[in-house]
Amino acid sequence: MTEPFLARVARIKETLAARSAGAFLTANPRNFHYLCGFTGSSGALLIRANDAALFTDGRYACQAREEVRGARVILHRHGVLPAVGEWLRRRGERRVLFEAAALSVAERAALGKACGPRVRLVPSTGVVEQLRAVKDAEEVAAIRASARLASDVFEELLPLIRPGIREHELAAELEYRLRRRGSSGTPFDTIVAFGERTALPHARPSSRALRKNELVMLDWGAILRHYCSDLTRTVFAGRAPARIRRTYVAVLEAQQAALRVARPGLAAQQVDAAARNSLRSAGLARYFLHGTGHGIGLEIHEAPRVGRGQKDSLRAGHVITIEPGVYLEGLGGIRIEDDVQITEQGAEVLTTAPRGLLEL
Ligand SMILES: [Mn+2]
Repeated sequence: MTEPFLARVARIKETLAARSAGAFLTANPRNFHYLCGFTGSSGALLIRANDAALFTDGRYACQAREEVRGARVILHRHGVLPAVGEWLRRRGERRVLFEAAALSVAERAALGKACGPRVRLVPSTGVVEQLRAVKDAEEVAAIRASARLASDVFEELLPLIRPGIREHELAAELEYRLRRRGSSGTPFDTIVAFGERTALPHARPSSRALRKNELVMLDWGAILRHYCSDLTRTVFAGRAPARIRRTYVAVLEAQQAALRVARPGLAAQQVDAAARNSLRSAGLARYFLHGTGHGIGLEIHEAPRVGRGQKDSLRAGHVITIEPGVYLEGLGGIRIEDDVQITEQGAEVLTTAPRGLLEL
């Protein structure tokens, strides 16, 4: 495996220089994993111009020794933030960037107390997240494999979509198959909804049984080599009436419209606009209740956001979902979601599940 960690840490050091800070602290497990390879769920990484240290506890001693690259490992006994604070105080650091989103108010207070009054703690936002948004080839390969795994499970699940099955049963069957194929859990609570419940964009699986001639919405993902995938498919159990077919085609066209425009240099909001305008021409824009998509990677929702008001440009190496949907109260909802890599040429779809309306 190539080791990208040193290059990533070098980018953090550039931020330190730019912000006149002596150290950067992250206690977000996804971020320290990204920067030094440690996959434990508890710890903190401190990066300074000339050294780096990963603080964790005895449970992770072996794992940290095996995984951590480019940082020394420090085992603490009485809490990670007190240990970090003490270390900073003893080294006389004056200005330390920490991640505002990664510490609770209580944790920030504990860190401040251990640092003492001479260390200035400066909140920062999105430093590592902006790096994480642009994936290297190995990361894209992991997301592609995760997307493929999730897609394969969909085809395995189709024979089970029969009248009588309950939403929570179908969710369990889906998650079981993800696990069997090697997914390490699910990146979010699987959504399974039948009939009128498909009008809830984030329905939780209930005990509702499937009846004949109903919509079925599934939204699920896999985690492979720590990278997430995220798909939605809407199928019809029976022969779909004309209105459902028309709506399905309109959502699919909106998705394809967004896919056609997605390319490096385009503001993310333009991808959203492409989907929204397509639905508007079908008279459905006001039933599209959310943004068009979001970045995926080590987390299921990460930068870049693809919605209204998102002015940042897409870049080659971004991996995003494109997931327009319409939700008609009392009737049902239709959403189609795929995972897409932004390439130099445009966009490449990573998910392989069939996209046309399936009538089961
Ligand atoms: Mn999604």
